[in-house]
Amino acid sequence: ANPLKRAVHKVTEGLHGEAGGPPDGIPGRPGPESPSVAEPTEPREPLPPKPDQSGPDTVSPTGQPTGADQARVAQSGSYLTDAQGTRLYDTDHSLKAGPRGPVLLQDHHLREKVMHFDHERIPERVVHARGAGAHGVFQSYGTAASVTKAAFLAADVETPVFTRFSTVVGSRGSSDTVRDTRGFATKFYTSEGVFDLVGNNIPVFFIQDAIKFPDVVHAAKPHPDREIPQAQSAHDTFWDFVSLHTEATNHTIFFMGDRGIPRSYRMMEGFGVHTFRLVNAEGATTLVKFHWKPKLGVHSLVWDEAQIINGVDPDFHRRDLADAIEAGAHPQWELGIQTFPDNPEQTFEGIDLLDPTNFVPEELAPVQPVGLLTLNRNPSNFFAETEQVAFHVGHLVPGIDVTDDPLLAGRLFSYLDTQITRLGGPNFPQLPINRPQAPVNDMLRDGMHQTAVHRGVAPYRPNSLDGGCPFTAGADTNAFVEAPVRVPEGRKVREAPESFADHFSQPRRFWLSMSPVEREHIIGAYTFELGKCYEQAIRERTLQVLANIDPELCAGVAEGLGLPAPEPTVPLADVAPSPALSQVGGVWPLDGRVIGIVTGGADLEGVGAVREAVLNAGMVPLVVAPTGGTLGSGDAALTVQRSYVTARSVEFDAVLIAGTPDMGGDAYTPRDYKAGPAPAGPGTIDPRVSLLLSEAFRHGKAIGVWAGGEPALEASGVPADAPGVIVADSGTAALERVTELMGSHRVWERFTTPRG
Ligand code: HDE
Repeated sequence: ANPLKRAVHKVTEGLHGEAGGPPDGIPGRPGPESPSVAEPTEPREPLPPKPDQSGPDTVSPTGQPTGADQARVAQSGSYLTDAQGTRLYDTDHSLKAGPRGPVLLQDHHLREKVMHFDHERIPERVVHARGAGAHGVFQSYGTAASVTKAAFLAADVETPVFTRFSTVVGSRGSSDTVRDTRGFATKFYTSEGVFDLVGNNIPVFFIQDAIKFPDVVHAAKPHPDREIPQAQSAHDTFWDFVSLHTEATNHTIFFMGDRGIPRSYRMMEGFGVHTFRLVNAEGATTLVKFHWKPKLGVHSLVWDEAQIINGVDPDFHRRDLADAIEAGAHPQWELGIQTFPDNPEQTFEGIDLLDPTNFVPEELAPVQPVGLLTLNRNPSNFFAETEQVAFHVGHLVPGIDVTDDPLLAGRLFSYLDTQITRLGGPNFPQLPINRPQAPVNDMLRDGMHQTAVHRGVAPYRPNSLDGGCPFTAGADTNAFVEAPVRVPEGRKVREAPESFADHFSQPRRFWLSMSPVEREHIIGAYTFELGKCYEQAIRERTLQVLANIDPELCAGVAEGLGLPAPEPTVPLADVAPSPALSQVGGVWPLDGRVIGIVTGGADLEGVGAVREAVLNAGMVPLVVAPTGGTLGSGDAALTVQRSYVTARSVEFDAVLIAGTPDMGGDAYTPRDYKAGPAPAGPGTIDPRVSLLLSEAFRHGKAIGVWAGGEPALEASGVPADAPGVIVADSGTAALERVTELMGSHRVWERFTTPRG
């Protein structure tokens, strides 16, 4: 029915068996097609774009809406064309002098196709290379209106946003669940221009002065000789740096804690880290720290789980974010601010607010909610959006200003600079994802990748040719006017203030704020990381740092390393704990959590009912069975999402088991090496199921069994009376109790706490 297809086939048929050129002067396909592979589709009108395929509605520098139009350029016609719009008849064969002859230089299609491919990659970000992003909206409460005139924080304003989460150290192709700090950067497309909040999931930073940033990053990145290890801090250069620059101690203990291995981007806090200065309509200023509070709570993986996931699903966080948004479980964070008087000392309760290695305990300055972020749309093109988004701490709007934090000053320089290399020139604000949604009327002109067609003849001001435009605005017409704060006087020095010298009281506060199980995790993390260092001197120096935080911490790590624990060299700080820092305790919503429902064929009706109940609760049920395919038949048929070969416990937040899936004949084949060789003897539980159960148990996950599942527990070394192990009469009864347990994230009692 399709004229093009008919024509192509005719030409091809005509060519077969012909020694000469194509008939009738029509170029033909120069080789036989594989007879078994049909063309997948017929030329047709393009599909209407999916609602989530359009780019953000942006306005070009010339005032034309462009983002959405540009995003639809790709794959939008019946016929394949080259970059100039000329239709192509073949894209699989280069132009040759005869089917076995040399390729001809005149093949302009080959040249263009390969040239473009050769340049598909751009340099990855020097830090935060690996990330995942999503679109959303920010709804302001108006509660910040008394302290800032920023329009997007006035009452009830909705602002489109794009958020990108990231790891810091690893390359773009590294794994998601490594121990690292996470980036949490949000671009607000406000009516007054773009505001970027470029934060992390840890409230403090490694260093106090931007001039050390290249050094700390060099130390954390793989060793320059062999380029290993990838995306890891567990190596000599990193620990060498942080033990010699003890200002890094606070950041280091935070990410040796559970925040270094988040369960999900959806379950992380975010922090602006630096102190910012808000300015209200009257010009009054307030110092603030920004916080993002996830509605789902702050949750982490356990280390063993994180390491298994690195192999089993390196895209774990990226997948989790995209799946949750696609399923309608839109993650939400409340934006909050801690406010401090803008005093000349720039301190609060003795804490230096210009030192970015400091946090202010929430108990001293409560986090006041000012708006709600909802991520509700996945990017339609990773490269165009997540890769090309360019954040900058200097993207500020009237009402939000910076302070003299020396780290922030360096960032204000760095973020624009890095985009020139990464995005190839100064016009990256014109990329659809970076375009402001406020009208742009700048006098920036030309340059690499200029896509705007600027009008007028006088890109300078004042001028007498373009009607004198543009005019400058004032504070009353929404100009960004720097807060006229007094600058401290002084000599030119390369020095830090005296107050930057306290490196241990804040990490001690963090340590004292942790629950016993979190302390065990921290001791375990230091023991692992230092255990991976080769240099004895680095281990000993780090133990000295730990001794200055807390003797119990130091002794725990020293024991694991087989080294003596040194005495502190500074008096231990007398600080009160900040309970808000602990992740344990509290009950949280379960949106988008994943439950594995395992069956070897027992009680399929019950499995169906559980699956339905999980879905109704806004969670994700994954049915696990010996092989892929379908279980049961008719209306009750269940699709298997994971076979015993593809399932691994780390994917699930809780596991339910219907019956005892025994070896059942030849279901376990040597093709799946996951659980080792098949155990001998009839009636033994399938080793892949017992691996799944023992891992889930070890990782503190709720486990529920019914329909005669007790032997499965026993064979997996899971005591039926252990905390968080449910034996119930039916699947739905098991689910109900397991769901209650999941609200606390893990069955914490299961973790032994020898020191706690
Ligand atoms: Fe960054 N940082 N940074 N950083 N940073 C970058 O900018 C830099 C710092 C953060 O998803 C780079 O576009 C310096 C603190 C995030 O695209 C670069 C200093 C915090 C992201 C850069 C810091 C951050 C970056 C690399 C010390 C938390 C990813 C690519 C003065 C508050 C943003 C890029 C995204 C990215 C420089 C310290 C957060 C090179 C010089 C502190 C979330 O410009």
